[in-house]
Amino acid sequence: MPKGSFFITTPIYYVNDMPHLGHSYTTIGCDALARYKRMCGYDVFFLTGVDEHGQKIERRAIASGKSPQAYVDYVTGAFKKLWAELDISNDHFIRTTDPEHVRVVQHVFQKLYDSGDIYQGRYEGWYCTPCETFFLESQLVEGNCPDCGRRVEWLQEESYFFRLSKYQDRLLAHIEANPDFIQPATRRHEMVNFIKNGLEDLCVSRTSFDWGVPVPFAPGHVVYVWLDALINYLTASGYVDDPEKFDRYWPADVHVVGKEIVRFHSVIWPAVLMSLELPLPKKVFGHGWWTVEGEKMSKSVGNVVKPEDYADEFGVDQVRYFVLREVPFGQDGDFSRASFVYRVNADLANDLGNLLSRTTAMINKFADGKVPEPGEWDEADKRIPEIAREAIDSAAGAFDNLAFSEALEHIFRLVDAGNKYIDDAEPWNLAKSDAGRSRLGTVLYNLAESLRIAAVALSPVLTTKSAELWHQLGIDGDPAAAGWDATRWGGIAPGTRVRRGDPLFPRIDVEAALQEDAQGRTPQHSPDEGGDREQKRDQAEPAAERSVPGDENLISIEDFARIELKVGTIIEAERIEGADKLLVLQVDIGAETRQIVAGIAKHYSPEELVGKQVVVVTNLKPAKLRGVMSNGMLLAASTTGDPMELGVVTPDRHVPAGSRVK
Ligand code: ME8
Repeated sequence: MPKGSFFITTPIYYVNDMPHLGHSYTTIGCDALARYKRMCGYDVFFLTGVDEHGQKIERRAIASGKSPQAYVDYVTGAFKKLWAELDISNDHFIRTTDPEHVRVVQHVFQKLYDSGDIYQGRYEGWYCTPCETFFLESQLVEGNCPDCGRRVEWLQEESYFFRLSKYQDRLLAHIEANPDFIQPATRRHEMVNFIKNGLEDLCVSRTSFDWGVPVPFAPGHVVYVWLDALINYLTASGYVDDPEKFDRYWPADVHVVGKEIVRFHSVIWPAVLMSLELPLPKKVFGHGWWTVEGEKMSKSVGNVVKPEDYADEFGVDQVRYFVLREVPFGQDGDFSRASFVYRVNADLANDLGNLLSRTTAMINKFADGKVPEPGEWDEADKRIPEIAREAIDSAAGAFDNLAFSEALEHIFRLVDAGNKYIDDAEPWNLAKSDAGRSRLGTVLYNLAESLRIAAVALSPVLTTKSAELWHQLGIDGDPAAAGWDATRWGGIAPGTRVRRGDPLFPRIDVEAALQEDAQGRTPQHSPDEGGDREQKRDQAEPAAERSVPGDENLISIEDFARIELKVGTIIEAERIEGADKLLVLQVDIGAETRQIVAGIAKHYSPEELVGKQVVVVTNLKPAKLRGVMSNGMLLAASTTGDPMELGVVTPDRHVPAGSRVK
């Protein structure tokens, strides 16, 4: 009998770019909570999805030469693929282009209009398209967006407005009466200050582009992308279309979001819900942000972490564990390959993996491979079930509070206690005497039982390895399916035959893993070397004209085929500060967008490159130029004279991005 419902949501992510560590972090956190709640007997509805409308996405689609729908289909596919790979157990995946969502948005807009909370006006002010956010002059920082620091645009549009100001006092009263509504507390304080500074009515329609939900009664207007996006939570829980489902799941138990969008979820969203006379979500949790090796993750720095690369190299559970263990959920954290490798080795390979292999090895050696019947108990033995109980209860409390790092820390107390227990009890000495052998049964039983319990409690995070752990202990079934009650002491039956297997978490060879990073992934070029890779190659490699027919320098057609050349379309081009020869380009090569640094800034302006088709060497090792990652190379023809003449190679007629050049 389910305990009740539990509705948990991630933000719906913009599809202007491929998913990365940041999106995965939120989604893995929600997944762990959803799995934990299911184990506790809740009827869980775990929702994620994508935000597919808006000017930013429309511009991106145009630049990549695709229709907006084709473009969003493509990136949405990448999100779905990554969630499958990371073992995300969402119950639904919503897209804002879903027809039922469009209907709900129009219904809500009409309802707000009919009630008088949406009115017609004219917007004149600033807009940040990357953030899809309106700003007052006084909010700008040195004339730029206060959130992302980028350029804002001046808008003058006929628009519809939502009476946000009307809800200021009710919002403050709600936040004060419900201290859990905005978590962690620091975010709550920020929001209270923000609201106390005064709320302005919010512009909720746009006329200068049309990739959005049409306002039902006003041709030429599309619904502001943030209003459209927030309504996803209502659509997915059945508002309008499925009253029974809506009754079952609404209000959401928790909206988990990054700290930068707490404002939309805890100010605008509740005000809209108040206007619709719907109950408010119980909690908005704003987690912290990841940087990478101390820097903001960004395509132009070239430090975007793709979790699938780490999952392929080290394992999915290792990625899930690392992101949730390394940093307390509400705080900012820094990702580095080194910290990943160290944490996986220390916690998973050394502590947990070793405890399992030591335990099964000793059960094989001293108990014929079967979990023994407990015998005599001394004080240290009696402590183990107590430690297990304390660890599990504390972990449960931490999971309930979205304190994933703390939950894992508690469970690992039990693992650490197990390893220490072996060192103190010295089972190999107990095996030497009759008196010792009675206690040996207890020690081995307690170890196997501690591991069984740890696997159940870890299963919301280690979705595959916890089952493998059970298998090696000789237990059939799945620890997640066994439910949280299976963390009670005494579940493993004496006589269970253990099955020793491969190490649960192979130890990562630190030197090799970090070496590869330094050499293969991000080769470091010194700043003066980095200026112009094309020129550098000219000097370093024998020029083609030096070879003569019959010369051993001639290459075969197979040699040539090793160089992968593809047509790409330049969708963004920017200068690099402090490097007057370099431009950083985003090039659509069909299956993906590549960042390429090219030494052509003296010959082309960024503006004239956008939309141009070029030929790209796509299987070149990535390199860093002036600190910016370059993943590929453009072909260009140049003279050696001074001034040098240069022209990028471009196909004679338009061909689809990704076409092979041979
Ligand atoms: O804001 N560290 O979408 P978005 C941690 N469509 N989390 C990160 C992160 C980082 N460096 N980068 C991204 C939007 N995130 C809107 C949401 S909801 C109705 C509409 C995560 O693609 C984090 O959850 O910009 C953040 O809030 C979200 O991705 C932003 O995703």
